[in-house]
Amino acid sequence: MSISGTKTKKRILSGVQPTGNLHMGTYIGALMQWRANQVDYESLFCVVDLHALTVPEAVDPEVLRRNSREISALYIACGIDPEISNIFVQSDVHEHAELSWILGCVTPLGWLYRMTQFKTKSDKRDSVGSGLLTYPVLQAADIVLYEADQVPVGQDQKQHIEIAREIAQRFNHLFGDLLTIPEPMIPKMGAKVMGLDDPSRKMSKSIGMEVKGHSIGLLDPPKVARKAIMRAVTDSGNDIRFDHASPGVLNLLTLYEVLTDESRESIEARFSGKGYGHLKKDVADVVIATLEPIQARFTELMNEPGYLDGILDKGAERARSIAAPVLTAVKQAVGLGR
Ligand code: ATP
Ligand code: LTN
Repeated sequence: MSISGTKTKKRILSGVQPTGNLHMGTYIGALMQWRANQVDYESLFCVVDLHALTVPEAVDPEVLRRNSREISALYIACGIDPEISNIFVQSDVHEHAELSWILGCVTPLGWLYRMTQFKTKSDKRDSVGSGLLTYPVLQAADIVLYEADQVPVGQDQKQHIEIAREIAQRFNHLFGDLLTIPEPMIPKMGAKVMGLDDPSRKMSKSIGMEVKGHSIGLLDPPKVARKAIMRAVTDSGNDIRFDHASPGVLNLLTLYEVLTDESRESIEARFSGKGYGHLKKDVADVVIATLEPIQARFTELMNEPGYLDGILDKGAERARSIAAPVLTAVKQAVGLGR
């Protein structure tokens, strides 16, 4: 049973933090899946700006506001159709923060200390805000507020979807069977695109801002993207096969495979007997061909602020129409409100 009204389709919800420009990993791990599923599922895609506050030292208010707009525009430029999907900014819907408080009260601290992302991001820092620890509670609120059935994310988010399930289950156990338990939706290919400079670590926004040649930003000029790919770390061999590839070569092959949708046999035949230089050049060509239309549409959207505002206003309103009854039901269940 759905609290927010009859669902005609299963629902997906996902989000990205407006902490910088998106990269090829986010595009492949998250946005390509969102785009592919937006017709079959009722879709909600959120720019999670409250999550971006969890590292307050890195927050510049003007930049954060601008990033939220840019990420919304990038969703559309990457093929999220605002006519069929709901695009909105998390802080425009106050129900997220309110539900997060209630869910936080049923979440044992031990579950939060266990999170890999918390361990990594708090490591070697003198002081961290409590928001960094409770980050997954807010994420759980984002998801259950919309009674989402599936959450399309990259591999690194699996643990956060698992804890969202646990939090929802614990709430249901304590207060009645109210919340929908979400499932992670992780792509078979490209769930973890690796850094070009170091194929042992995931391509990431934060590393990309510090290390040149680590990532391919969706707004990188073609020359910059090509240079990063041509310098990608491989190995001293020259055999181009998926089964035998070292992590760096496998990463390049995966980029090629996902972006062209060509079969592995055909890709191996294409590069057989050719060196890594050839593979890199072809990967750069397909990456640039992917980026060009995204960048063109992004520029158009940034020049039409009224259009983007309209989409975000409508998105927030529609999101609220789902979120409000769910929050009311939760408040009722725990004894809040009259
Ligand atoms: P940060 O480094 O600032 O933590 P990030 O680069 O990990 O950021 P997010 O905004 O946290 O990016 O992630 C947005 C979405 O993209 C999530 O669903 C995440 O799983 C996915 N994603 C991020 N990086 C990759 C990657 N390298 N490969 C596949 N999916 C990814
Ligand atoms: N933690 C996620 C961003 C995020 C999210 C969500 C993803 C916040 N709320 C809800 C899916 C569903 C990340 O990518 N870093």
